[in-house]
Amino acid sequence: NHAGVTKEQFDAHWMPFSGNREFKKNPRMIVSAEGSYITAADGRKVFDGLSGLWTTGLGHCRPEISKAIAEQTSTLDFFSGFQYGHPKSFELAERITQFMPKGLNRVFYTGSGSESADTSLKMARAYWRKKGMASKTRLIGRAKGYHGVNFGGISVGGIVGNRATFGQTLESDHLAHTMLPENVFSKGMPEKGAHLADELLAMIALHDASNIAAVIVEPMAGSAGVIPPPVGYLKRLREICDQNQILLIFDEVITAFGRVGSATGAEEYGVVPDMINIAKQITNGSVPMGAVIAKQEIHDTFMDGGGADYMIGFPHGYTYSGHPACMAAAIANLELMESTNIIHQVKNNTAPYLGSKWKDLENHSLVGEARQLGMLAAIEIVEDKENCKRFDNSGEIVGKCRDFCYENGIVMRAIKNKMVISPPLICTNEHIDEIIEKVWKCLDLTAKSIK
Ligand code: PXG
Ligand code: PLP
Repeated sequence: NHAGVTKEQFDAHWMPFSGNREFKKNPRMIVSAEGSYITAADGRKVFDGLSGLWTTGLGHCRPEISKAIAEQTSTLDFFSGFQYGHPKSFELAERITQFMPKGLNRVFYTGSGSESADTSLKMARAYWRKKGMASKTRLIGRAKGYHGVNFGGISVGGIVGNRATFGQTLESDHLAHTMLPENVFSKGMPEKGAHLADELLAMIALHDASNIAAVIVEPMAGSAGVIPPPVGYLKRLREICDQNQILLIFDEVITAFGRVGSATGAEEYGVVPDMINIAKQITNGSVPMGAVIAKQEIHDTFMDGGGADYMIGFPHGYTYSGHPACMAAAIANLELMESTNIIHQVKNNTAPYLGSKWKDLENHSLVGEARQLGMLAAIEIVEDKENCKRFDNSGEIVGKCRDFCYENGIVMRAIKNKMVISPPLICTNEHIDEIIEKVWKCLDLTAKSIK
C-alpha cells in the first residue's frame, strides 16, 4: 500500500499540515478517484465524506472539467496576466458575478484561499488610503476563524496552533467566537449569540473607527468545526460596519457555490458583505485557484483614484492570477453547476435528506449534538450525554474515530472534539444512507475501543 513510492521519495516530500513521521510509517496513499469515491493503494474504495478538502462537490474526475483543462493547456497554456489578457478570464469573471449577491461584481483572481484572504485584506487597506483615510489599517478577525496560512490570514485567523509558531503578525484584533457554551448543543443555527457582534463596538471604542480597515469572518466557521452563525449575528456585524465605515469581508472559501445550500453564505443568511473570498469549489478542486469579489464601489475607487490610465491603482497580483487552465476549469465547473441545477437540488432535496438522517445520530451514546447545514454536518463527541461532558482526551478519541472511518470506507475530518463531514453535493439518498451507516458503525467501534 505504498503505491510504489520508495523511501527516498517519501523522505524528499515535506508534507503540508501532516504528521510526516507517522504518515511515512503508515501511509494512506490514494491513487485514483471517481464521483464520490476515492481508491486507496490497496484497491479499497472509500466514500469521500469531505469532498476532497471541502473542494470537490461535483464529484471527482468530472470529464467535462478534465477535458476543458486539457483543451485549454494545449491551446494557450500560460501567458502573463499582468498587462496582457486572454478571453476566458473575462468570461469567467462575468459568470462568477452571477453567483454573487447583487452589487458584488468585480473579480480579482488569486491562486488559493490563503491568497484570497491576503488579497482582500490588502485591498481593504489600499481602499481606505485611496479614499484619503490612510489611518484605517487595523484588521479584525474572530477567534477560531480560519483564513488560510499566509501572514495576513494568520493575523486575523483565530486558530492558535496556526499562529503560535510564527511570531509577530499584522496589527489585528479578534472578536469572540460564537460557540457559546449554551450553543454547543443547540441543534442548528443558535438563537443566542447575536450580542457577540456588539464586541465590535467595544473594539471601535478602544481603537477608534478611524484606525480600523475591515472585519473578516467566515459566515459559517468551517475549519473550527462547522459552526453556524447565531441568528441575527451577521446582520448586526453589517450594521456596525456600515455605521463606522468599516469594510465587511466574508471568507466564503468553503461556503460559496452550494456548500450551504445557496450560491453563497451571504445569500443563505441574507447579509451582503463588501467583499467575498472564494477558492476550493470554484474549480471543483481540479486545479488551484481563488478570487476576491468586490463591490463595484471598491473597484471604482481604485479606477477613479486619479492619475493616468496606465497607472497601477492596486499594486498586487500573482503570476498565476487568471491562469488559463484554472479559468477553463472554473468555467466548466460553473457550467455544470448550472446545467445540473445542483444548488437547487441540494437546497430542496439532498440537504434536507442529509439533515433528517443525520439527526438520528443523536441517539448514539457518544453524540452530544448532530447538526447539519446544507451539505455540511458535524457531531459533538461527548463522554456523558446527560451532562454534556466532554472526554478529557477528546483529541485522541476523535483521532481514533477518524482512523476507524478511513479503515471502514469513509473519509471524515476530526476536529478537536467533533467529527465533521462535507460530502459531495451530488450525493444520492443511497449515498447518504451509506454515510449514516458507516458513521454509526465507526462511532460504535470508537465507543468499544474506549471501554
Ligand atoms: N479561508 C477559509 C474560510 C478556508 O476554509 C482558506 C481560507 C485557505 O484556503 P487554501 O486554499 O489556501 O487552503 C480555507 C481553507 C480543514 C481545512 O480540514 C480547511 C481548509 C484548508 C485545509 C484544511 O478544516 N480551508
Ligand atoms: N519570488 C520571486 C523571486 C519572484 O520572482 C516571484 C514572482 O515573479 C515571486 C516570488 C512571486 O510568485 P507568484 O507571483 O507566483 O506569487
